[in-house]
Amino acid sequence: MGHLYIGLDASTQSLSAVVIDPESGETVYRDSVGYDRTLPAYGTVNGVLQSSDPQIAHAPPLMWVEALDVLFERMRAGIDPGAVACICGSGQQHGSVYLNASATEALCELSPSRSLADNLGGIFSRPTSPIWMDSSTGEECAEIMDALGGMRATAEATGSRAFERFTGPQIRKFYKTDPENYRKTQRIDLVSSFMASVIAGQPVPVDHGDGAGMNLMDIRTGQWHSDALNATAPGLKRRLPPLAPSDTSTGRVSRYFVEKYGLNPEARAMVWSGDNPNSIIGLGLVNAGMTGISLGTSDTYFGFMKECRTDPDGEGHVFGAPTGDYMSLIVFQNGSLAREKVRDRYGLGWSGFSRALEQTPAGNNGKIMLPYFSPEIVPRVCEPGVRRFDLDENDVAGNCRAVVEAQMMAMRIHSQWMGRRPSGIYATGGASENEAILRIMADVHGCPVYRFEVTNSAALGAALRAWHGHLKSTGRDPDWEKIVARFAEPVPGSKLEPDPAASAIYENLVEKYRRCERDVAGTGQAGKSVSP
Ligand code: ADP
Ligand code: XUL
Repeated sequence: MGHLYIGLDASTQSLSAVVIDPESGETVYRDSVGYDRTLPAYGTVNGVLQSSDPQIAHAPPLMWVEALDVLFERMRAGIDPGAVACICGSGQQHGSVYLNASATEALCELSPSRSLADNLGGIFSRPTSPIWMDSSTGEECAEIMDALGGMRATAEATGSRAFERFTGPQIRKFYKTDPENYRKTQRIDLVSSFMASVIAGQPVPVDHGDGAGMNLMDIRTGQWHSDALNATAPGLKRRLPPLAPSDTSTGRVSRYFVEKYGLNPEARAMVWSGDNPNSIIGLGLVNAGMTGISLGTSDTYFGFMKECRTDPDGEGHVFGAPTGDYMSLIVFQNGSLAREKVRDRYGLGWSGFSRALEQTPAGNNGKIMLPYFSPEIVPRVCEPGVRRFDLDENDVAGNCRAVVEAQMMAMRIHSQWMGRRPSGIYATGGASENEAILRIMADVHGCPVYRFEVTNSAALGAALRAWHGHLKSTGRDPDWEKIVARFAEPVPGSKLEPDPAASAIYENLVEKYRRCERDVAGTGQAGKSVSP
């Protein structure tokens, strides 16, 4: 057996590990510690503390730390800990951890005779961490964008307009509502840099990938953006960790993990990143133009970019990619749930829905649906409502095709700011097993689509980064394409080529869709809605 590489993923509901052995090309270990069930004393539901205000979503950072002990204790029985060469990780993006003056010493002197929770229980200046599901900072977003010259200027500077869940607006709210504890805060970490600090046994940098999800980093230079810092809270710069490229090693792992869990004392650790940047690696998207589309509860579109471009409409995000390049992330709320609404409205199962797609022509004879079954993020539609153009509500097959074509055309239109059409798409998520949907995807985007089966692409991406980082630290210049090729491959034989005749039809239909969307979405409301 060769060296082992651990990829961790501190996500909303669980802490997971994927361990790879590049020599054999195998994933040798997988495990996941669910917070609610394994650590019930923290009282979380789906990893989140209950709140009477639905806009507030916090989690206890000590719970994530305690989960590390549980995970390593279990992992020691499943792998040879002495063979681990490097550890890297992923954190849920945007969440922030507030540390007091005792944190650095506690991290540097972790005692293996006590638990991590015991070692670190006293280091927080704020016992809970606002996480990405928190949407309580609308006022702070407006204030920050005002100070930075508006939405477009904020996106241009930091990679995204100010979003409620992003770290800067969350820090501003903490400063405004609890100035006393803000004053006592010596360091503000992301979930990723906090967990990486525990593994390293010392404070470590925030990487450029996750740093981009804060509304605080200059997206082009990878430095803290001084106007954004000033717009957020006083004295912020000295409270933030340094920023660093994603392939930065943080040195050897903490002795805590060596003495307690038998890790090799030579084992290295890396800066962590956000789950979306790591997923880019876990999905093997390391070439310009390669795009991932996840058809899950929502649909998400994420593209790998060589050059930094930002969305002037503020709909999409730009993060750093762990390769040192960039990635986009665009979230469409009306994904699987919209497809299910149509399926159920006409009493179909997925096979009936797929048959309807197969029996209808590309372009649907010009019939169009705007599928805002629930409020939409992209384009911004606050009041839900479904609108049909040249489409009869009783046309069963026409409605099935219309919802899928609408979703694919919206992705095409709202990713245009990236400056290039995808050269290939890796499709993931529950609905990617539906070939009829993937055919429409290939035809609308005019490029091949491959199906990708992944379990935890963020943890796998982190493990691949650990391997890459270890090779780099031993003086080699590893090629990302070779790194991902062994572990992040599409399902063999799943390639779907676009049909040129169908693609030509969509060139026109996209323009019609754009006009229909402008009519409705431009107002922020779906207007007269026809209930599904
Ligand atoms: P999540 O965002 O929760 O991770 P998943 O990626 O697991 O979601 O996707 C779940 C969704 O996949 C379900 O909501 C369902 O609508 C959809 N789905 C499952 N099978 C099919 C199918 N054959 N055709 C279309 N959609 C499907
Ligand atoms: C991305 C986002 C989520 C979290 C989930 O902007 O908020 O995808 O990263 O962990």
